[in-house]
Amino acid sequence: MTSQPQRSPVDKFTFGLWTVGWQARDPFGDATRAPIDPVEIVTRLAELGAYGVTFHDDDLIPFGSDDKARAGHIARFKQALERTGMKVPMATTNLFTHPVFKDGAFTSNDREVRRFALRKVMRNLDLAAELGAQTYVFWGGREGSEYDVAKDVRVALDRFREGLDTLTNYCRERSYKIRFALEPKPNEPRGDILLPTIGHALAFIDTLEHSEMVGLNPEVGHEQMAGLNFVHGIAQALWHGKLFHIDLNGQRGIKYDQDLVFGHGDLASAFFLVDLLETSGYDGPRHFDYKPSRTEDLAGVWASAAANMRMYRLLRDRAAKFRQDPEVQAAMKDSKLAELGQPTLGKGESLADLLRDKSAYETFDADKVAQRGCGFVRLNQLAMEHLLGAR
Ligand SMILES: [Mn+2]
Repeated sequence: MTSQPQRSPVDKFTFGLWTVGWQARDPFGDATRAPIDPVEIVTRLAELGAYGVTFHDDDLIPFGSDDKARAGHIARFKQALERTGMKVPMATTNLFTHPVFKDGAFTSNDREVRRFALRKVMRNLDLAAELGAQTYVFWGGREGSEYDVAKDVRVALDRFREGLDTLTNYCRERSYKIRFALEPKPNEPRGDILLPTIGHALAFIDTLEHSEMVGLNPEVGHEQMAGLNFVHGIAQALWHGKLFHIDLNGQRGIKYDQDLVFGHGDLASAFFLVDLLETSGYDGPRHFDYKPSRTEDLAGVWASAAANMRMYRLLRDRAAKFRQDPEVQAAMKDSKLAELGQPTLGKGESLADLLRDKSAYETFDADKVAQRGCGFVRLNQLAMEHLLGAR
């Protein structure tokens, strides 16, 4: 070991074992990198200044391990955490790699598969609780279909809800202080995935037995794959009190899930996302769910991990300077950003009062008011200049 851990726990930067550990196998090509021992991942990420790691059960304990082997893998991992001071704020279940999950887990048409999936989650929930995780993520990558005829979506949603209700009750029964976070994605690996966007997931959560225990883990690239504005999605998740966790990465438009380094996709969106997270009071982990590109060797893997954290810090710095700039503050005032915070009806104003107010309608000069410019382009240009370090 050459470098000392540069721990900056304030940042709460976390990485999945499966991110840097990805061997870069894709649908068209074999792995370009060797597997990395989870202990090595914990050690290297700690050296790079990360706060913690997250994992799917199978990242840590190969599928099918017997109890003795399982205990051994867990013991080694715990030792690495203890030695480095790294935390495990989140864990999740692999319900997508093994062929048994080819038609889904909680929503597989095959009831035996659904029961196996619940047991697999429960087993890893026990470990997550033991490791002190506060969030348990559900990415239903295989919950979906290729053919509308092959999945009764309304019934599948019944089973999805049943699965989550069963698992929130499991946590309550065992007094686990764990909250669930659903991770929407529109497609890939399934042709269409259930709960494809933040909005679909929010509506679904409302129907759950213990909806207060269930929120979201939105991923930058997943919303952008659907052509949606991630910053808007996160703002609405915050508005609902449902941003339990977040997956940061980069995506360049509507195409396959790229999982680029954070900020290497839509940089302007990343700037406004960091500005939102840093000013919203969100205090959860800044979790990077990216993949070091298939072109990279091992040195490139660690360089890309460091790049995620550096990008976040740079954007945070730029966003803070943007907010502090008097010219920006004046431009925001001109653009009436604060005025949106003013309720549309006056304090104590009744419906009758509004109907009586001739200035609100009868004498309101729409044509004249329509001539007021909004100044949004100037404001955005100021933001872009700060992002570029030009101010
Ligand atoms: Mn992704």
